[in-house]
Amino acid sequence: MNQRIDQLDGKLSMAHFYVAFIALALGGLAGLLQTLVRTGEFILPFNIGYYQVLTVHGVLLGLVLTTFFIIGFLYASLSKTTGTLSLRVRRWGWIGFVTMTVGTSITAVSILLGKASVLYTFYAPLQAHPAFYIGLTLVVVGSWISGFSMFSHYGKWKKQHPGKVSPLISFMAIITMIMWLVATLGVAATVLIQFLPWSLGIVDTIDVLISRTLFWYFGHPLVYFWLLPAYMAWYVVIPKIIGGKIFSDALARLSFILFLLFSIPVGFHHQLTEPGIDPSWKFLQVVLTFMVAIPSLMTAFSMFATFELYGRSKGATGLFGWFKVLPWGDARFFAPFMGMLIFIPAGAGGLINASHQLNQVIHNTIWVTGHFHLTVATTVLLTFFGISYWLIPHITGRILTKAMNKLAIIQTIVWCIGMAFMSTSMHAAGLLGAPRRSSFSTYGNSAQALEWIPYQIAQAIGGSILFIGIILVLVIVINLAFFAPKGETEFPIGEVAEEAESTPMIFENWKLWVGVLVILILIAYTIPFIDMIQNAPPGSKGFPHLL
Ligand code: HAS
Repeated sequence: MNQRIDQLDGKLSMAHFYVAFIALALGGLAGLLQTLVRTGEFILPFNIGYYQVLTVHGVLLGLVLTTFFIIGFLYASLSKTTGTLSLRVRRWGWIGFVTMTVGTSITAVSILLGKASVLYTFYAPLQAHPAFYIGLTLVVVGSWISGFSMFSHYGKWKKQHPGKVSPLISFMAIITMIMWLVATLGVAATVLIQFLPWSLGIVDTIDVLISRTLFWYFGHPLVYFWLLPAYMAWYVVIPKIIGGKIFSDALARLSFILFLLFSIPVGFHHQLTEPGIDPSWKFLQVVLTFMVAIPSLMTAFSMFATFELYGRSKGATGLFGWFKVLPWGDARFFAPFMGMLIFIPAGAGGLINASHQLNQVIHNTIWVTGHFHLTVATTVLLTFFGISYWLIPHITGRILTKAMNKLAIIQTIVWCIGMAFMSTSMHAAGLLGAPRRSSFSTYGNSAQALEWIPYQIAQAIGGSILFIGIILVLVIVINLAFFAPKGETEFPIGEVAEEAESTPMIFENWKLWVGVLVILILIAYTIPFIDMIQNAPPGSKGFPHLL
């Protein structure tokens, strides 16, 4: 294991982080504007459209910030634990980065010019300028290049260490990337086969149901692609930061394998209200959705075990004695911990969403927006901030000063307060039927809309507080990248507890797990897909130009 990651590898990670944090600044500003518009008291200047701002927000935060941050973090984790990247791997890493950045710029320009106000899900029949789809394709292709370069790096390590269990964080990085690659096949298919020909005018129609199905085949594993890097930090980094041990290496690997298997064949739970999919297939995917909650419950168990073992080693007693001995003053711990805490209600919300009948109540309401602001925008993002507080200074050869640590703690508190206002009011307004994705003007004068106003004001208050949170985190990140005092910062990698069982080699059998994944996907999707193509509405056959 490298004590400090190679400087050139660090530069590759930092390049990804710069794009990620620029996306955070711009996407966050768009978010603030949205909450203000939704109060009905604020009109966007210069003829900027509500959906334009909403698209900027969703694409920059949901797709750009996350993908860039994650790839930067995965490279750093691999370089730390499976050796310095070779020249070839690093070069492909840069090619991937440049491809993704060019793609992001093309997509961003098309949205800013008002030619692609189609939101981050770009549902048909909303149509964008072809540049939007070309840009997205480049982002995906760039991420594939990075993915394959990571696989080749990991493969080299495996060859050099036959019969050995690979380092836990590298194993997790590879699972995350395999999941991403398999998932993005869906979005690549819909963009290349359906959206691009349609937006270029080569074909006149598009099969809406197939495009949504391919999108959600990608869209759900997308959310676990966001979550797994946070879990990497929880399982491997947090135990070291608190001074404890990883509860079980085998349990951590098993939970990641379960994520790989069950994250993908569950997309129908976003389409429960859609006609054209037989209810029995929806039922199957709902069952699989509940299966994918299990590795999260295993993660909760594992984290509690790590905290408790550490607490007992410090003399803590009773059920929650460990709580008092945790390092509350350390932002590297505090930010991810608040993410964990908030994941408890956030995950419960997910289970409500997945329950077919309850989904009828909340689907397409702003409850769903509340759900993903707790999951991705709090649990995941606070963990990413926590990672930045040690990874950026580790790479730049600087330290997190006491003042910056304090600011990071304040930032976490500000974020939690802002999100409490925003997400709670979103959940509540959703239960009153307030739709997601609607500008105030659509519903402005109806009696029902008046009922939602107090909640929309609460969202604007929350959005404003969160924007302050974004400014604070940017101050910290800029400080850590350019101005903090020079020094050594640790890349914390936890050790496994002595009492833990050894890790069975079957977890490293990639052919087996990818094989099971393919079978599960075929079971969950083949027949419904054939149904969709055979029963496509007139004039909109599945892929008309190919048939
Ligand atoms: Fe979700 C919609 C179901 C998790 C993100 N989800 C969305 C959308 C997004 C999203 C972005 O079934 C909207 C997409 C759109 O634009 O339409 N979601 C689930 C389920 C889970 C879940 C079952 N979602 C996530 C995560 C996300 C995310 C994670 C991002 C990162 N979601 C749905 C469904 C919909 C949906 C439906 C569609 C709704 C509709 O109709 O449109 C599960 O994975 C959740 C399992 C989680 C748990 C919690 C475990 C708790 C842990 C914390 C431990 C804490 C500790 C600290 C140790 C079971 C691990 C304790 C300390 C103390 C002191 C107590």
